[in-house]
Amino acid sequence: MKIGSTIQILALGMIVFPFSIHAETHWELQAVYSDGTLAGYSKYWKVGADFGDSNNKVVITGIVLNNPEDILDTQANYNMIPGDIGGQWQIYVQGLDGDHAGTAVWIGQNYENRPPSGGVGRYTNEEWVAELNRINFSNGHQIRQGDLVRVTGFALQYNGKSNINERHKKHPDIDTDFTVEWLEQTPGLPEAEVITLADIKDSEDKEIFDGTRNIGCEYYQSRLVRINSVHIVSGTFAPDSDSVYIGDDTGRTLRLKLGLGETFNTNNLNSTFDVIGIFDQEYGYVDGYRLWVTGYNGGQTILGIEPPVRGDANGDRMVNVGDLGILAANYGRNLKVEGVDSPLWRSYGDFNGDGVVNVGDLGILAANYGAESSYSADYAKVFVAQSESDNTSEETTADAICSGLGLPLILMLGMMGLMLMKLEE
Ligand SMILES: [Ca+2]
Ligand SMILES: [Ca+2]
Ligand SMILES: [Ca+2]
Ligand SMILES: [Ca+2]
Repeated sequence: MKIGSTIQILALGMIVFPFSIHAETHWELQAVYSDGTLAGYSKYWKVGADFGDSNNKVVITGIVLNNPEDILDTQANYNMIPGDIGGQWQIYVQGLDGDHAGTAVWIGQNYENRPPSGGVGRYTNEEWVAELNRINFSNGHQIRQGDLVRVTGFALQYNGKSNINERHKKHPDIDTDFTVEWLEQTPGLPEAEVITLADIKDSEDKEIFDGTRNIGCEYYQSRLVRINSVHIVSGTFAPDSDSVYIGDDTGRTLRLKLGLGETFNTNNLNSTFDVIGIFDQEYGYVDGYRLWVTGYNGGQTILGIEPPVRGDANGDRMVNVGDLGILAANYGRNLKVEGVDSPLWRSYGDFNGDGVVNVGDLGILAANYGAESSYSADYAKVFVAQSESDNTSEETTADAICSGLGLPLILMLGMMGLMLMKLEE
């Protein structure tokens, strides 16, 4: 059993960090001194390092938390107005599992638009559109929230965050580009970590700052969080607004930054609601935190985008026989090879976002199966029916053996499935 457990752990490790090239963790990239600063002062040596040497680029892996156009106006807008950045593009990438941090990746169009530089380093509108095409697409796939990606680029500190960017320069002769590579997996948005305002604010409503980043605001920076049972204290609810403050019944508050979607035009929220967003630091080194709400469906109870329920194929936020039926009907399909758009993979029963519907997804479904019915009984119904109509499939036969067995074995088989896939690669 000991060997078995070790293999399972190794298998999980391979899934979580599927590529073995050297990469920074978000955790080390975001390290700060006790005053909240990082670079120029080299808390992590690559932050602010010489951009003439491409070896100084960092490499991070994680899940994309937002679609760029949902939070910043990406439209080309070449101009010389001081301070007008023109088109902007940004994604937040959250670290996987134990890498409890996240990193923003940013680019703007009108670099160096202030006199006297005369606009050297700006993108023309044509160049900007071309640049967006370069970073929005990876192997023909459009980068979307919920994608697993690898980002390679130079890091620079900005108000207590280490951002990946071009060092705010479009150099004709130096490679300051960053790249966003889709790792051919679309696991979907991670579960938002539920926090309370007391986790990030003290009793006097002052930000809790810990330079070791183990508690308080730093611990959640650039990650997806959920704060339940809040109300609006003040501010104007509108697209792109950064004036709304939420509060709880202890007097603690938090500033919101609202996304650009038109649904932010109307506030249908109940007096008390839950909010989901990216916990961001924008206005200071030990304070200036806010919650960036990237989307809103116009509902009454939740402000923000709810991550998908693991194991839910039909999108009703329940995991039951309906989802099992969908998974069974698509069992064995390689959606990636078939050319199915990756955001749709979940609706075919691919819950780990690798593009294949197999025993790994069955394990996820089993682990999240709703309490209102019996997984084993439903499984027997759905999969026995399936295997009778398709009794030549070796995999289906193997799975049929699982029916009637307990959840732990199903899960173990799920993990073995994942491990075998890795060995085949
Ligand atoms: Ca910080
Ligand atoms: Ca560039
Ligand atoms: Ca469902
Ligand atoms: Ca899968």
